[in-house]
Amino acid sequence: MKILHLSDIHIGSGFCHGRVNSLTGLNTRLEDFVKTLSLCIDRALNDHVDLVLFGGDAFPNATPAPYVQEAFAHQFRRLVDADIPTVLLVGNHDQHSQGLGGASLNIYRTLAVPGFVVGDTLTTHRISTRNGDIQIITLPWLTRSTLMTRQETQGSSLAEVNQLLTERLQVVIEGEIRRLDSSIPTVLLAHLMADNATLGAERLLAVGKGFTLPLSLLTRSCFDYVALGHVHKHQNLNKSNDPPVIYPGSIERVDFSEEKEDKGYVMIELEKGKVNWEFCPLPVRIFRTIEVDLSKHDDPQAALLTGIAKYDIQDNVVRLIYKLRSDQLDLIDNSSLHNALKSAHSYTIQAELVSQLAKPRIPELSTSSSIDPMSALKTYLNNREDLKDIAPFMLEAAQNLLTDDQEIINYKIPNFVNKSGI
Ligand SMILES: [Mn+2]
Repeated sequence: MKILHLSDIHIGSGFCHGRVNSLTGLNTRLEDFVKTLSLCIDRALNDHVDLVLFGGDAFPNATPAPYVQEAFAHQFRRLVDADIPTVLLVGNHDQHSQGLGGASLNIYRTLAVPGFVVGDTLTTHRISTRNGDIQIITLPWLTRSTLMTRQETQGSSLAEVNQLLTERLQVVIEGEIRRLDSSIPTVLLAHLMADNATLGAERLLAVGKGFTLPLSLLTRSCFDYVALGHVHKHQNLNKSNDPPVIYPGSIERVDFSEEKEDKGYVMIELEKGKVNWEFCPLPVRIFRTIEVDLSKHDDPQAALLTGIAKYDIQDNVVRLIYKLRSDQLDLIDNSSLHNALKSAHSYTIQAELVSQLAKPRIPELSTSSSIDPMSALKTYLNNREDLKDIAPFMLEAAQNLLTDDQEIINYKIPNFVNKSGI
């Protein structure tokens, strides 16, 4: 059985890195995403795969613009025409208001699109393919409210809630596993953050110790392959491959945090008890950060142009970041910078002043003294003349955060996750 596994399409994202195509009126990044998605579908058709698994996060949010939704549907329609069964798993970006308002992908079930299965609940689907039957356990993005009531989580810390959720989930998955037909292949298709997934440092900061699931929940011998979605960097979490636990990653670069990552999808050859998989890279647009420190150069303009000339930036999405001293500001000619960058697909220029006088740390806030959060904030605000007007509101908001219902704090976490682009 041949399977194509792709995930995190996020079509409609990153328009700020594109421009309007005057011929089509569309943002060029939408066109990039459509082209990349079409390459995945091409492969599915050319290789006559038996099944396509989508790991979730179709759009940037649950209410994409109609033309974005249509672009997505247009590509997946090609699988329907070719009679290829497809499972669309619901990711966190596909759920409306944290799971209460349905999911953008549910429309495919409502319209009874032939061969399409929407995975918006934890359940097992038996699917007939040209090369036999397969069972797919779908595990969509879980919110705390899926498995627990508000009363149960009240007053619990994030770690406690996470632990409780994992225990509940274990029981439900166990139930699904017991009902499996052991004579046919099994795939777990899940949208989640596994506890040893490698992220970029910036994401780790944003996500903190949020909602993660232990790898041991996934590495079960009854699964022939574990198809994941959510993390944008391709990786296999189980090097011994018994079973492979694979994030294919996103198919296109959503933002600069994915500058250095290969993008692609995974092709799988599967029979009961035996699996081969291969990551297939996609030719996606290059993102390029050019950083130049001019503060030690006598001719900053020349050094900047040399820094840019080091790279072939033709059709790249470029961000130029340069550092300089305040007395060098007049030595930079912006129009020649624009000229040097004009072969890029799009670019941003960010100048950063190197401060000659490092700002001293507020003594009361040094790491040696311990201080409660409210006093720390007050001390900080006392030292920030520019925040004087909003200081009372900030203090009030902070107080509310500290005393408020735990549930509200819990719900803030997924928002951070979304902002990090995962
Ligand atoms: Mn996700």
